[in-house]
Amino acid sequence: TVQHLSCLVLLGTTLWGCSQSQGTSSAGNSASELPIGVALALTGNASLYGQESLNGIKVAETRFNAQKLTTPPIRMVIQDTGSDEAGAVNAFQTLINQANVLGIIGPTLSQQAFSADPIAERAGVPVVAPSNTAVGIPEIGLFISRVSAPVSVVAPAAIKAALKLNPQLKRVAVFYAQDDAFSRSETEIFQKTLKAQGLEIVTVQKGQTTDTDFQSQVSNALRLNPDLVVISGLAADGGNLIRQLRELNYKGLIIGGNGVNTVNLFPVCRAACDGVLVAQAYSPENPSPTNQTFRQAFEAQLQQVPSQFSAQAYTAAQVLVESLNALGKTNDLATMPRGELRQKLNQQLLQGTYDTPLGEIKFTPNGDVIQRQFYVGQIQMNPDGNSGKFALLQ
Ligand code: MET
Repeated sequence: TVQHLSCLVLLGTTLWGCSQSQGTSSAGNSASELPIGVALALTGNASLYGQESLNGIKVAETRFNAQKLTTPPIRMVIQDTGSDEAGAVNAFQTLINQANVLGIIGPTLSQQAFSADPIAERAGVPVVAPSNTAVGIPEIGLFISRVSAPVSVVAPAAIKAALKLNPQLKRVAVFYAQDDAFSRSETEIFQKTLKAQGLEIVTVQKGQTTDTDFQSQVSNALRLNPDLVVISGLAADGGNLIRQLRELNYKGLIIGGNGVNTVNLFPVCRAACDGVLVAQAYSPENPSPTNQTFRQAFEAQLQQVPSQFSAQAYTAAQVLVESLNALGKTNDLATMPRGELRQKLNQQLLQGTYDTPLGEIKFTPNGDVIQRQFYVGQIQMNPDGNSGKFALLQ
């Protein structure tokens, strides 16, 4: 059956009143669009990332359809997962069973992926994660891959950059959100790297992603006179923690992890965000023609500079679309049975090499991204204390 799911496309709409398909489209029943599922945290505390990812998806859909890369054209079917596991599981089930998607881009948090990805794996639906960075994501299954380089590859760069700025660093206070899989994974890598670099971890303080008050953890840590603070959390808790460190007079360097790599942090820690170091898997300054063309298209459509989360989501879409394009050379995508197309799409995407805004990428047989270029940014807040940017460290 041909699908009529335009009611799913718009953010905030519900499924009520949609005419839903029966699941499989079979030969002889030609599809007029190729539906790609997008399951992102568009509400809740992880929406600071999910909204940036959605921007990358919007630009991808516009560009790839204008370039007529697939026949029939792709259609992004967007589902809000909220910021918890249950929401991600629901979104995956809806995308797989009702929207009958070819593949899924999402979910936003690793914490959600560990619950939702097994559903796609069992259904044989390829998942390309745009922002999951915890160790162990591609290992969830054969159909699970990611374009977001893991914490083990990205996080150490920030510590090396801090030591370059101040070779005298010795005493480190580590903070992390203990209710979040990515934060637990990242702090493990940070702590391993700190020790390997000969630094002393004087305390490890724990919080929750839903916390906003860190006075007791900050006081405990500052009594031990750290000269470096390393934080793994999400933007709201991380931003509040950074602000309270400065309010309680901490003057040393701060490293934030993947969770602080968003301009949406700035309204939380405001002037206190200034100087925070963060390792990044994307820079809008990457001079490659592919990135500069992407950046121009992004700025023209959305009037802002693309962030890491936007570039990674765009890249996830690019991987799926270029793989569909390759399959379309020898197959009729409109009539191929959905199960077969999902299987072929997964095989194809793992084989390819992609020239993306993140640089040239490909995948390990397991589905982890192989990427070469990484960056370290340092937050520079403007005198107004509201706006700022990530300045590239050389
Ligand atoms: N990288 C995070 C994760 O894997 C998501 C975005 S930044 C906190 O959960």
